[in-house]
Amino acid sequence: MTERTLVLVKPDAVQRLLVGRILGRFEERGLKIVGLKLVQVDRDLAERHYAVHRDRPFFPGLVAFITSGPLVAAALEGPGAIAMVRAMVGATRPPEAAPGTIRGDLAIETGQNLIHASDAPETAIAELALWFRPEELVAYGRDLDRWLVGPST
Ligand code: D4T
Repeated sequence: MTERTLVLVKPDAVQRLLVGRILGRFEERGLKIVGLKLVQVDRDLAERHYAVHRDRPFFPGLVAFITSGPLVAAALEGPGAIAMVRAMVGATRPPEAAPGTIRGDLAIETGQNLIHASDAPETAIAELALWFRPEELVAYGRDLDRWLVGPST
């Protein structure tokens, strides 16, 4: 089933010049970028995005980190995109992230783990609505989709 999911390429990735490489992995896989922007996140948006963690001890540091510099927000689309992107991102804690995943290849610390990705259909819907206005998400066809997802799409 075609799904959309939210990815945040976090401030550490922007500062480490990894935006292109990280987004490139998703493009190479065949996922379609349907929304993309650079955002300097304010405290309100950070707290809303991480509301589920509000009572955790790492919450203040998490908000400080995510607001510390610009990040890149991307909406990705494809068959089974939500689970696929999570698998490509790897475990939250980089020491536990498998080689071949983004965190397993490029990150070493949980507090600076390069990327966020929606973890379920409901969170994907809520997070896409939080980060993108409807008109910022663009539906379009790609000629190569017949080579990626088959002739029916
Ligand atoms: P995000 O939300 O950044 O994609 O990470 P995950 O979905 O993989 O993991 P999460 O929601 O459990 O954690 C959100 C964010 O908090 C940081 N964090 C997490 C931290 O600094 N210390 C911790 O102990 C945990 C669990 C890292 C990611």
